[in-house]
Order: sequence, then structure tokens, then C-alpha cells
Amino acid sequence: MHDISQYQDFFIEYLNKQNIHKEPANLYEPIEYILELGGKRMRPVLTLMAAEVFNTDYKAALPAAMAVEVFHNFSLVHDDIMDDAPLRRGQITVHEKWNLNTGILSGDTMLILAYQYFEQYEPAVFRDLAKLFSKTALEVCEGQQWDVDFETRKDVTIPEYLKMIEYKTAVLVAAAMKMGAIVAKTSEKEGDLIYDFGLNLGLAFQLQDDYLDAFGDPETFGKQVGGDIIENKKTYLYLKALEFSTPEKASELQKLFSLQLEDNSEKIETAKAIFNESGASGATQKAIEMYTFKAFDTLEKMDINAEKKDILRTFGENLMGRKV
Ligand code: DMA
Ligand code: MG
Ligand code: MG
Ligand code: MG
Repeated sequence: MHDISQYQDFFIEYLNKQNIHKEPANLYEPIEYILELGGKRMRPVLTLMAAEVFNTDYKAALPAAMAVEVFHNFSLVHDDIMDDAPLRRGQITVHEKWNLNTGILSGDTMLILAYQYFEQYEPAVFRDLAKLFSKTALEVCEGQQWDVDFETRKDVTIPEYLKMIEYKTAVLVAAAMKMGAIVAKTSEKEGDLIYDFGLNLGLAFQLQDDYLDAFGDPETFGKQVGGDIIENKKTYLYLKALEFSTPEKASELQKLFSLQLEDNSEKIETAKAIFNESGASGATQKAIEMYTFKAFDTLEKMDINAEKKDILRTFGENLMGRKV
């Protein structure tokens, strides 16, 4: 199977047959709401693809893919609380549609539900999936805490930013792929290589996410454009703009990113202009390409045929050009 949309379709069909969110009853609605809003289903598709790349029927990886997607949605619901986000996938966020408690508890519930999907596997596979899952969950939470801590810090460095996005985002993309490899019972070496591939793809993905947060098209983006600027997020765009600007411009930008305003339209426009004029936008695009190509380099080291490498490379190329 080559076509990404086929994997998406198979996954969505499987997801729609699930009954997990009927229990617990009062959390049913928000969980169903967030899981069925849509999204690209990128992470579960990667789990299925990885299983197939390692010569296993992708259907065997559907429960693991489901765990990945449910975990991802847990992190989104909590992320939207942390980021005070009004919109997700073009719809009102869970904590705004219901309330803060429902956001926290439906997120927590999804975290547990995700784990339960592994119970469908035999003991040895279960153990490896569960181990990777808990390591990943701890890293994502740590990364998310750094993301929030950085909002009020003036001295965040590029290496700190890169470690933060590795933890909050890239490790889940990497784990999604490695879970496919675990289901396929591939060698540890191949499992590590696909993890490395996913990690670099995940870094490129978050850099692109940060770029689109400022420069995405509000009509199609599905989230509030400029949200990171409003929240004083120390993204690659911001850090590179500081690095490339004159001391005067840099201190203007630093001041701008310590404000909390009612009306943010001017702040957003000023920040975006500095991102563009300083060359930070171009540098971000270059970094996205660099991490994507780094992922492709890892692919070359893998013991899989050219056709399978093409499937993964095409996925990476599509991701690089994404608009949402
Ligand atoms: C998201 O970072 C990270 C996790 C773990 C959900 P983000 O806040 O930039 O994501 P989004 O742009 O989707 O809100
Ligand atoms: Mg967010
Ligand atoms: Mg966030
Ligand atoms: Mg974002």
C-alpha cells in the first residue's frame, strides 16, 4: 500500500468502530468530540506504515495506532488548556466548550484508555509497547512543562528549544513508528533506526507547526493564527529573529514577548514583520528541510527495499509542504 490516504481511511474506519468512550459516561461526549473532530491522523498512519514497512500486515498494528492517536488527543486537550487556545481543528476547544475540569479529566481518561489498547497484544509485545509508551508519556509531559516555563524566560537558547520540541513532539512521532516496528517484531537495530527517522521528522514537524502558527492561512489552519505570539512562546522564529537582529530590534522583540495584552493584532503584525525582515522565517524553512533530510539519511541506513523507503520518503516530503 502506497497511498497515505488509504492508511488514513483504514484507521478512521477502525476508530469509528471503537466503543471506548462510552465509558465513563460523563466523559463520553468530550472524548468522542475530540477524537472525531478529524485531524491528519499522522501519528497512527506512521504506526501502520512502519508495521507494513517491516513486512507485517498493517491491521496487526491498528490497536497500537489507536493508542498513539488517543494519547495524542490527550496531549492536545491538555495543551489547549496550557496554551489558552480557543480553536482546535476548526472547532472550539474542549475546555472552552465544556470547562477546565472536563478538559483535565477527559485528557487524563484518554491517557489511560490509550494504554489499555496494548492489552490486545501478546505479553512480550505488550511489555515493549507499554515500556515505550510510559517513557514517551513522561518525556512529553516534561517537554510541555518546558514549553510553558519558556514563556516567561528571556534567556532561552536554540539548543534548549530543540530539546523542548524533541520532548513535547518528536518523541511521540518516533514512538509511533517504533510501535509499528515492535508489532512487526523487527530487530532492535531497525527499531532504533525507525525511531531516529521519526525523531527527525518530528522535529521538522514541530518547526513547521511553529512556522504555520504565525504564517498559516486562518481559513484552513484550524487553530488561532498568532497564538504562539500572543502566549510569548519562544519558538525557532523568535530565537532566530533575536539572533539576527540589531541590538535595538532585538530588545524591541524581547519587550514585545513579555507583554500580555487584550488586543493582540498589532503585536502579531509587528512580530511577524520582524520574523520576516530578520531572516528568521527563511532560517526556519531551512531548518525544516534540514531535519527532513536528516530523517531521509537515516532511511538510507535501513535494511528495507527501495519501494519501502519511497513510501516513507514520500510521507516526509508531504509533511514538509503541509499547510495545516
Ligand atoms: C504541541 O505544541 C505539543 C503537544 C505535546 C500537543 P503546540 O502547542 O505548538 O501544538 P498546537 O500548535 O497543535 O497547539
Ligand atoms: Mg498548543
Ligand atoms: Mg503547546
Ligand atoms: Mg503549535
